Amino acid sequence: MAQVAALTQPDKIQWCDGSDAENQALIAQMLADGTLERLNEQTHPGSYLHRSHPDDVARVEHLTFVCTNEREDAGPNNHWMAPREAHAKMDALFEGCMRGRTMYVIPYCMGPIESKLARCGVEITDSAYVVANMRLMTRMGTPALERIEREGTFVRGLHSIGELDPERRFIMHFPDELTIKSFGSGYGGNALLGKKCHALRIASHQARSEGWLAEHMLIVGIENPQGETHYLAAAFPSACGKTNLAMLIPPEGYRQAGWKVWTVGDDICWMRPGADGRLYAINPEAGYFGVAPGTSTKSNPNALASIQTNTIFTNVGVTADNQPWWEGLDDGQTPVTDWRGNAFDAAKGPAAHPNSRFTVSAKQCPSYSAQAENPAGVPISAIVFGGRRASLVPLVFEARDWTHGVLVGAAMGSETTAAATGAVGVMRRDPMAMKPFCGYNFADYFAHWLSFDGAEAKLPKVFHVNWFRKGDDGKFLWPGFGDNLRVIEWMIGRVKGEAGATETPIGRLPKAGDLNLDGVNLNDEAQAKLFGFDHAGWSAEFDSIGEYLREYGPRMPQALHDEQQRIAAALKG
Ligand code: SAT
Ligand code: MN
Repeated sequence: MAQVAALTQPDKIQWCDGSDAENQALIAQMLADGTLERLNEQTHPGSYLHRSHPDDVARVEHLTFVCTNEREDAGPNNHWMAPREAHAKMDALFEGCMRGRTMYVIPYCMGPIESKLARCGVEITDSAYVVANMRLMTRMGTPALERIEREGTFVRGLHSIGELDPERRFIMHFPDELTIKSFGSGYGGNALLGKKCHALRIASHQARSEGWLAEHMLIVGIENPQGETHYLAAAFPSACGKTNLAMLIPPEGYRQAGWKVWTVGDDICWMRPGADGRLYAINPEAGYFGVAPGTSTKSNPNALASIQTNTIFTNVGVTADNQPWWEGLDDGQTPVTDWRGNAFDAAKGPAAHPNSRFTVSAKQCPSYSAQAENPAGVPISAIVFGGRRASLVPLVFEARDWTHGVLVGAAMGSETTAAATGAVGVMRRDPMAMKPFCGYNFADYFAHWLSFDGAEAKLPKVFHVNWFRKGDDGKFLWPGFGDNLRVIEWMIGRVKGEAGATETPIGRLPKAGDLNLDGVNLNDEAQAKLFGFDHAGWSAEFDSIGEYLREYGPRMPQALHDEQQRIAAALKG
């Protein structure tokens, strides 16, 4: 700490205790210096708008590095720099960067403070906005500091917004040193170091050596009319509907029958085998950093209810009476100001940035699960992988066994979204939705996944879903949102050995009759594409999967090559 202060030379150092008084003082200061604007106090009490620098609106994968001693340990999936060179580069940027600023020291805990699965960190930052967000997203302050003092180990994060110059922006991870250095961005995943930097990149590395998994997954509890709850962990790339699935509202008929959905987490899942051989999961986060556009009373009423009070909105538009506004809100209002703070002009683009966000405490969600605070975590019945695929991939299929499931995750593809800087809508392989977040070589990561299979293990079933299949007219074929519960019901039926399925080379697919489709209108094209399987298309896909696995060279586990070849052969036969 003293070393950091000597390097960065802040005017003031403030230790954050996480109290209300501290938060109020920070908010007052940010209102005064223009970092925050107050929103309509009648409609959105305690809520604020932050406009980021227009060049600083998303994660920057091309400037994000994993700095292991050996390049091979970071893998072809990461940008790499030698630790010594990376430290030198970062320390030069940090030198004197906090002159005239306050340095905030934020002790935080990822996960319930009493949980053995939880891990702590300390983020040092010169951004009050980061402090306010970390307070919502993590268990921050005195209890975390006490745990750190007891345990002695914690992840060290150093962050400065610098000059917000995209040319002087880097996010560096040193997994062997449990250290993160981030410079030049104030935005979400670049700056809230507890989230992607700690809870995924550093934690995935730590999890490998300690025998657990740190995953880019939501956790949701599905309670059936008999009162049984099954927990699912589901991986989707950023901005593919994890928050919506985690907060799903059952369709009318299901609601009446007594189905309930409980939100444990919407983005990150830490899992470890319990004494009974099952995987137990916690959500390391304490809040949601959700995508605003498209959030409405129709798409996600729970999210909308959560963000009526005490919410920080980043890069949304504003209405004449100072309410936050974004495309797809569907509230009958119109924006007058866009996310940059200019008069809204539809010809110049959307009012809200496509990656605009809300930050809110998880406790404000009406479907928040009481089990989310359980230090032991929740037992996982099914793991779900999913991507955004306009063609080929059916609505749902089940992997034959764990090894096949790992291949299904490893082969995941998805079209890119606005959550990261770069072109949108380009199909790329995003294994387990961890492409931007795995802190080590994917080949070793898949081997780690495979290692969970063993005599004592009672592993969850693995499924793949695609809510984004399109018809020839370019429109989505599946209604999605609440109706996704129909697919989940089938998965739980499979877990319990009750639901039907058909064997195909790519896995087990439901026939349309195996799912409850009462009240869903699917035309012949939709039926065929959602529940059918395109032999020639999948054969080409498996050739491409084979090529992808070979890119990792000899470190790729042979079991995945064997599995790919077995399926490729079945598709050709
Ligand atoms: O910017 S974040 O990484 O926090 C959000 C996301 O991309 O999932
Ligand atoms: Mn995410």
